[in-house]
Amino acid sequence: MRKTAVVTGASSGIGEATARRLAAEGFEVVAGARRRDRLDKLASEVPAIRPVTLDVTSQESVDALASSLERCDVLVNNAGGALGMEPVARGDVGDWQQMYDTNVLGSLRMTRALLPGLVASGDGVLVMLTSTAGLSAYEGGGGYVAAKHAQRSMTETLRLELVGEPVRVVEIAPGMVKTEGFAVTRFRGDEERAAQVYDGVPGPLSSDDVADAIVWAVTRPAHVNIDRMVIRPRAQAAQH
Ligand code: NJP
Repeated sequence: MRKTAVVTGASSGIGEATARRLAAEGFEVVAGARRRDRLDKLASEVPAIRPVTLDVTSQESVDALASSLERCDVLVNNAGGALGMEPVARGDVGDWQQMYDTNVLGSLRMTRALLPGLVASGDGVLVMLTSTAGLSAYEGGGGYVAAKHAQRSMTETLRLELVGEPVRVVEIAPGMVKTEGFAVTRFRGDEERAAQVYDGVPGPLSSDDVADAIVWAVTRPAHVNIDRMVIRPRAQAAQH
């Protein structure tokens, strides 16, 4: 039976690229997100991908996905992203709550639900998509920076708690990646302003750049743990 990888947030960006690459590596891929039309299109292009409607902010939705799995060898907690670019003094509490619920609690819900499967696998791999925003801070990034710091803390705690279990914990912390999430949700649909975000950053990463790193880390031999990879565009390398 082929190994199964679950990728959250697989309807676009890094998650979609990771789902495609894991399928190419021979995994059965369970691709979860809310936009089912996008997942269905992805699955029609890649037969090894099974689309599942998933909202990581809903315990019911997470439990439904977990109970549909026959096995789980890899979990990529990728669903998340940033909302808004307001300074802390004008930050929208609703946005902050949503970022925390998705990036932090979403990863926690998924991890709790799928951890028994990862342990049963005998060589489970848990991947957390954090961010360089979780390593420092930047103006206008308050809610996102806070959420990604929290997600990183949870990842480190999990790593300690899983010593002795057959589960590897891998943190992937990207810098600027050219995806819908980075540009459009952050600037609330103002595509002109969103496009300008890449000005002065020659060669932002592509989703494939990050997916390559994820797949490389996941496919190392069982005795090799890639603790953390920080991946930035060359031009961003000295910023944090
Ligand atoms: O963004 P985007 P990225 N339940 O918007 C899904 C981190 N990161 O690829 O539900 C389930 O293309 C959403 O699907 P849908 C970032 O923090 C990025 O850039 O259909 N899924 C979509 O598939 C995030 O953790 C950059 O709307 C939910 C996906 O999440 C990860 O990389 C830099 C959901 C987001 O795809 C992927 O982001 C960095 C929910 N409740 C870290 N809510 C960067 N792009 O520069 C959202 O350091 N999704």
